[in-house]
Amino acid sequence: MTPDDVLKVLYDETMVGNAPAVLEHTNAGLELGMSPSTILFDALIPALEEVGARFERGDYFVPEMLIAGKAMSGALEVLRPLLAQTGAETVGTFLMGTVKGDVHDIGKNLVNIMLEGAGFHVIDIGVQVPPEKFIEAIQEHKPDIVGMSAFLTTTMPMFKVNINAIEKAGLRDDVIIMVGGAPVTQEYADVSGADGYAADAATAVRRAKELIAVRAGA
Ligand code: B1M
Repeated sequence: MTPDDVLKVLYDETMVGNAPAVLEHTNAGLELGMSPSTILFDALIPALEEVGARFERGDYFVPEMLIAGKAMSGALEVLRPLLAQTGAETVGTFLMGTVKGDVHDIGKNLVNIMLEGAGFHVIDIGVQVPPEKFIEAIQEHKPDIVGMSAFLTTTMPMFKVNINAIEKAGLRDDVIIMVGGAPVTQEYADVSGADGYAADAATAVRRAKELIAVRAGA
């Protein structure tokens, strides 16, 4: 099998949610010497984008989206240690959660993996995180950055709700707040009162480092 064959199988099998085949071919790709990011960005993510497009057109329904997401998550577990390999010193603590009402976690997990790879200590507080839980976690872990993901237009307003609650708890000046997720824009992040926004995992890492440097007065 060539690397191109592997990418094609991974794309097709992710789209139909065939988790065992996705896992098998992720391993096969790695054995062929393919890079984890090629597998991720040239097959798995494009497949999920197509799944989303089919869902929008009414060709796919929630169960198809669910099994495709599970297939992707299985592969991500194999890729995680490879993507997150780092010799870097810890650059800061990043507390991360998907907002209340939202169960999407693949994008959040990918951002976490990239942050770990860049030397961040990441504390993941999961999905459907209510404001109180963000506040408790800030008090407990004292992170440099709080990251919030929202993947639905209906859950994006939770950014502002969370930020208001963090402000009310007297913690706003202690943390940098970053937001992101598929429907989020820089403009929406600004309106929500966040300090930073990124459209994807790689940009999230760059932005997080910039924000830490600015805070440190570098
Ligand atoms: Co849902 N879903 N889903 N879904 N789902 C989307 C998001 C959707 C765009 C599909 C579509 O219509 N095209 C649509 C949202 C439309 C909208 O509001 N704008 C949608 C919908 C409507 C729904 C339901 C409402 C469907 C229903 O029930 N009728 C429902 C909601 C459930 C809920 O949360 N309450 C629902 C459910 C689900 C599943 C559970 C079946 C499953 C989730 C599985 C899981 O996450 N464990 C699912 C899936 C798989 C998707 C799609 C197909 C794939 C999402 C994904 O993982 N993408 C998605 C379509 C799509 O995205 N094209 C869709 C890959 C991932 C790597 O990208 O998530 O964008 P992404 O993450 C990126 C960036 O956003 C960014 O970096 C990440 C990596 O590069 N980023 C940050 C993320 N967080 C960040 C934080 C940062 C910075 C950057 O700083 C802190």
